[in-house]
Amino acid sequence: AGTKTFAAVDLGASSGRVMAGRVGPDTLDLTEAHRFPNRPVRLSEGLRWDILGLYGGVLDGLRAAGPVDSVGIDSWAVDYGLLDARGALLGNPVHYRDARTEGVPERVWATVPPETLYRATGIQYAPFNTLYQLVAARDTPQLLSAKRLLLIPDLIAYWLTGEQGTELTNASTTQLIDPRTGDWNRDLAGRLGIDLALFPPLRRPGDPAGALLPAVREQTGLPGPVPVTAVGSHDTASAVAAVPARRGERFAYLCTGTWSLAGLELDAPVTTEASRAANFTNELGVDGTIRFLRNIMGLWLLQECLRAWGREGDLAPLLAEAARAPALRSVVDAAAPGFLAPGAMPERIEAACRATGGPVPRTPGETTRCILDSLALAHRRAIREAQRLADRSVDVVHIVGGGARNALLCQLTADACGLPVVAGPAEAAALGNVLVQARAHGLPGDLASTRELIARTQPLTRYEPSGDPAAWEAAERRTEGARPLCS
Ligand code: ADP
Ligand code: LRH
Repeated sequence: AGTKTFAAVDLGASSGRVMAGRVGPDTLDLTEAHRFPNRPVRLSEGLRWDILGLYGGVLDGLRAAGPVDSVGIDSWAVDYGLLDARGALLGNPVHYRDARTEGVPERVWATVPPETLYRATGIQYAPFNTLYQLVAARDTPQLLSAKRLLLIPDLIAYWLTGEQGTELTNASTTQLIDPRTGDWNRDLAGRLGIDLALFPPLRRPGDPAGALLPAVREQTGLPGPVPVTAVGSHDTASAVAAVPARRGERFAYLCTGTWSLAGLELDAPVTTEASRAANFTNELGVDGTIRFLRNIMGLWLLQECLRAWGREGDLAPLLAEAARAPALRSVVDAAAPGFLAPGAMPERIEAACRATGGPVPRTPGETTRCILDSLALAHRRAIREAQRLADRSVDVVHIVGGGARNALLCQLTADACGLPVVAGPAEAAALGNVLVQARAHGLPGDLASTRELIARTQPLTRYEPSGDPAAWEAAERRTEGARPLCS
């Protein structure tokens, strides 16, 4: 009694899924209705998302989920689709790993210095921030004829409901929002010639976002009116909302999927010069929180190696080989921007190992070990720096996302950070999505109480720090020297 069911559409860079969450005051049960691969496509014009394939997967997933009380949508950040005056999509959304922003940041900084940009937006430098993408697209026929810009989750919501909005947590990743007011930074957009009228009005997690169109209900076989509810539509906002912290716990989080996002939840942004220099971002979270974090290249390094080796279905044996491989033999800077583009990942890792003066891994198992050691090291560095920059200290690290299933990565992260790690849930983004909907539809309580519900109901694994802290310190010094060479 008193339970409701919510569909979470969660589109990650490596796979999309529709999850069904049954929520009651003391129950939370998440099941996978449908999962589908997310395979970007390289055209001669550049790297593009297969957005229609993803939308097809969403429809299949909603059909498989069955009757629900509401639907919420989240996805990776920064990317968007453009619509013409009649609401038709103008071309395939550009992938954030596309090369079109090369050289663009330098042009932007000639107009607005990076220090000013950071103070105004709190957003770390990344070449793919929507701001740089829009400057790269300036004067293209598509942008010139566009009447609307919809971020990816907002585009999916538009196709499902016919209604347009810009969800705030994801809007903050455009680098066009002032984190203090939660509103557009009109002065900045004006200086860069970015037309904010392209964006539909802002909405917040929990706001109503329309209802499934009759044609969509027919396609998915869903009965009755089905509302769509805005959630933290940035997948990382939803994942952090689902970190199973106990009330009052002093925690850092690591969202580990294609990316590792490592940091702290704060009440106010930190936009000091030190924090800019350390490339920490202040993204807007659920319930007015700030996600103070750094982007680390994450399991992308491993995904790309598996693709290069033709061993995409072989994760488990490779992780077993990695566990037997010697520890901390070769390390690279896993936050280095040189790893952003697709292709030739094993070779780029070898080159980065040479740059740290370490031996080059000889087998896929050794390369996998190098990636996991390097990720753990980057996690350590980011979590230490976040505490220093925000003047806060933590007692535990929560690992959520697909990487929470990787026991070796979790143990190495505990060892590297010298802190206990609590791993899980792996489907945190979907859980955060579901629980924001549940609160909008009557579940009482605040963010801390929904986190406690997750902690009570979801399986979590605890890892205690072990090993020799000095080995991690030495490895940290090795990668520090190599930073400029890798970027
Ligand atoms: P994204 O949302 O960015 O697509 P996910 O959160 O789904 O990413 O995480 C995907 C990653 O999780 C994979 O690249 C893989 O390394 C890891 N992963 C998934 N399942 C397992 C597993 N059973 N064991 C170890 N690692 C896993
Ligand atoms: C993770 C993520 C991350 C962004 C990146 C583009 O999926 O949303 O938070 O920085 O994708």
